[in-house]
Amino acid sequence: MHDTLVIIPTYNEVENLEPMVGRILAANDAVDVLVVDDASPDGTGDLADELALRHPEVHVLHRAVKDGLGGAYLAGFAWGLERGYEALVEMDADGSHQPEQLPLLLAQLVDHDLVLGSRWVPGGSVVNWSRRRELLSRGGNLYTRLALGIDVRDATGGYRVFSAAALRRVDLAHVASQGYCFQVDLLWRALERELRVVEVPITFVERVHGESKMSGSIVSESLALVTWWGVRRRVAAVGAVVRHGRRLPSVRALSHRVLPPVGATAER
Ligand SMILES: Nc1nc2c(ncn2[C@@H]2O[C@H](COP(=O)(O)OP(=O)(O)O)[C@@H](O)[C@H]2O)c(=O)[nH]1
Ligand SMILES: [Mg+2]
Repeated sequence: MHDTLVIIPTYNEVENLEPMVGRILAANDAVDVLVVDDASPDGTGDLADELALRHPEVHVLHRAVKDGLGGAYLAGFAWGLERGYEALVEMDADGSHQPEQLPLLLAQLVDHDLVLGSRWVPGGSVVNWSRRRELLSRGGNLYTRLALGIDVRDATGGYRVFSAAALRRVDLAHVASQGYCFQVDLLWRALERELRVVEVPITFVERVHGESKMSGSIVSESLALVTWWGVRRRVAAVGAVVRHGRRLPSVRALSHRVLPPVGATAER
């Protein structure tokens, strides 16, 4: 067993999974992989079982029904924490997240608790995304920054590394988000608990095979929850002044830094 577990949620990723696992194992010599499959009708779960037979580093968690990205990661985190992994990685199955960039993210765990792969910082980029998806991501991130009063440029991305200690601090038992809002949820929990968060520029490449599972209900869940968290934080801030005469720390000022592209100087 290695210290690092790469968790890959899958739903109908039969064409993508094998090359992805191959790239992860080729580019990273000390990681294990956990595929969390939600009974994909296209046979992704069976393929994952075959890969597990071929590679001792690969493990599979089968869930009975499609139950959202958030639920899949929560199940994967629980599996990894029980077994004592020190670093738990989130990575999509569809080739959008480059396994070759994982060492850059893992290196930041030395002095951070949560490492965010970021498309929207200098040095980060998106390849082959439709104008609609880019607008949705940029708009969603702008709204998230304004509503929550944070400074993170890519709060919605799904290429991340958590230390085991960070996952224990964020109180996974009370995470309610089902869909992709899960990503904002965990980041927000980390910032509220003053964990050390860093954004590392990544290259995000749109999938070539299979279909996106992004949907209208995922967008509306995010909009509603982010708005609610922002309102709740502001009400708590007013309450702290009125009742105790003290100010809550500004979330914007909580530990978050952006790792510059190679050759530049860090900004805080
Ligand atoms: N297990 C599981 N995986 C999911 C679910 N929804 C999405 N995924 C996986 O999450 C990752 C990101 O999904 P994708 O559809 O590519 O999202 P997009 O990149 O935002 O368009 C992929 O690996 C999907 O297979 C789900 O309900 N259950
Ligand atoms: Mg994708």
